[in-house]
Amino acid sequence: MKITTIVISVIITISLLGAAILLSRESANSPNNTAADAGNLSLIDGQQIITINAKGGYSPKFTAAKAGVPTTLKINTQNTFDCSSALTIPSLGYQNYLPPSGETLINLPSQQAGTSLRGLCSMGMYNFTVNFN
Ligand SMILES: [Cu+2]
Repeated sequence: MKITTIVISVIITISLLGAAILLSRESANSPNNTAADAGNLSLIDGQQIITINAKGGYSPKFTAAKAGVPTTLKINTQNTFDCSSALTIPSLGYQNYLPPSGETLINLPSQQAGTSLRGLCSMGMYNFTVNFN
């Protein structure tokens, strides 16, 4: 009798924990999956700053940015030892190894509306896109 009670309560505890972990993962992931995440844009003294995190890929993958504004891409790395640290932006002729941890600033001239900028890891496995409008 006692053992059965213990087993049942352990099973209930484990399934509750599992549900809690699943829920917290989903809420942590969803901001990165939105098509246009405005949370990574800021405008400082007329300079548009787009922040992209590089680690196991790039996030956010899609950014809707403003056209006609001088822009800086700020790429953050934090213990990034995967290939997303080998960044290429073909349209800029940019190719660089990002530091394992730190900020890399890439200045862009103001972009025309309708322009989209794509960044890729060296192997083309991970990518991000910034659309200017
Ligand atoms: Cu890669």
